[in-house]
Amino acid sequence: MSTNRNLTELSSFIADVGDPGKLIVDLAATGSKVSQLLDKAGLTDILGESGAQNVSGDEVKKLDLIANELFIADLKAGNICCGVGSEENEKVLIFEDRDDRSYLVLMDPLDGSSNIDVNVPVGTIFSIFKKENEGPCSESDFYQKGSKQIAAGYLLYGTSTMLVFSSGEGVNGFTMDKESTKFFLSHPKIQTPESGKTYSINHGYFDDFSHGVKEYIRYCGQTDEETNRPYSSRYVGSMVSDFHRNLLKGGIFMYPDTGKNPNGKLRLLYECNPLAFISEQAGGMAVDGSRRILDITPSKLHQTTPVFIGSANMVKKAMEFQTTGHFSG
Ligand code: P6P
Repeated sequence: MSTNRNLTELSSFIADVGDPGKLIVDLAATGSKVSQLLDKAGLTDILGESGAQNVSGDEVKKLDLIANELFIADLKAGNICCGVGSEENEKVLIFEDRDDRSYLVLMDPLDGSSNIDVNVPVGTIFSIFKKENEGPCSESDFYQKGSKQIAAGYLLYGTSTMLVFSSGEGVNGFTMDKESTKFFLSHPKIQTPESGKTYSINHGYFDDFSHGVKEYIRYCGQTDEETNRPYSSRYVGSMVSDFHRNLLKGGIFMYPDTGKNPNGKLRLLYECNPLAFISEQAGGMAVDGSRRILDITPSKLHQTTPVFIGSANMVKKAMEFQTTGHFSG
């Protein structure tokens, strides 16, 4: 089916972005393969657990491993990427004899994979950096601050498959045509609303949240016409899905520190940094409770961070509660 609108195809849209743009085109091509695998996952023996756990202790699904292997193989076979840091690999993977390549990728190959077996949308999140020096890529190249990202984005395998990315010049969304598996510009120049009516958090941890987080959750549920409250609670259990909805419609996603996870659960390098880059490029905000996510200097591949991300006014309000813990009534 040809698209019934004269839409711009990804590779021509991104032509002037150079090698990072070519890398994004390659990631999208692999994403289209993952999308097709997910479409028929129920018909093939690729659902369910792999029997392994990743470094973070998450149960690894068969499709986590398949997606991880697909992305790594395609990145290595390309001619731009010198190394990959993945949620599914204990350590960074530096491609040997690829010293001429300048860009590295950090990724969560399949975010929200616990949802796959129940047909809830999942996604791939990626972050692109340029290595800091000529010569071989080194592990320290993977630990740059998020503010030094060259580009970042995600693929969302939902009711349709989308690619959303930024290379520092705003945020654009592309929808995959299932027949051609090409991506077409469907959401140009995405700007996230300054405020929204949705807040996303796992209420199951309420008792374990800080006083400030509890007070902000109560604030979200209080009736107040002037500030459009109560807000709606929406939490899919797949960060990419919650993030994408809030990006387009306005809202805040929170995964704070808890007693069980004193540094939060979500990973800085391949979940929070790329989505923080996207959020800020679209006019939003992303903090860890006090600092800008993109200002954090990483030290470990799988380090976690608390995260409050989304509409700027909502993130600012949530931060007011983290300092004062005052329920403004
Ligand atoms: P919880 C998926 O495992 C994930 O990394 C995010 O995609 C999601 O938002 C979060 O964890 C869900 O975690 O503890 O609420 O089940």
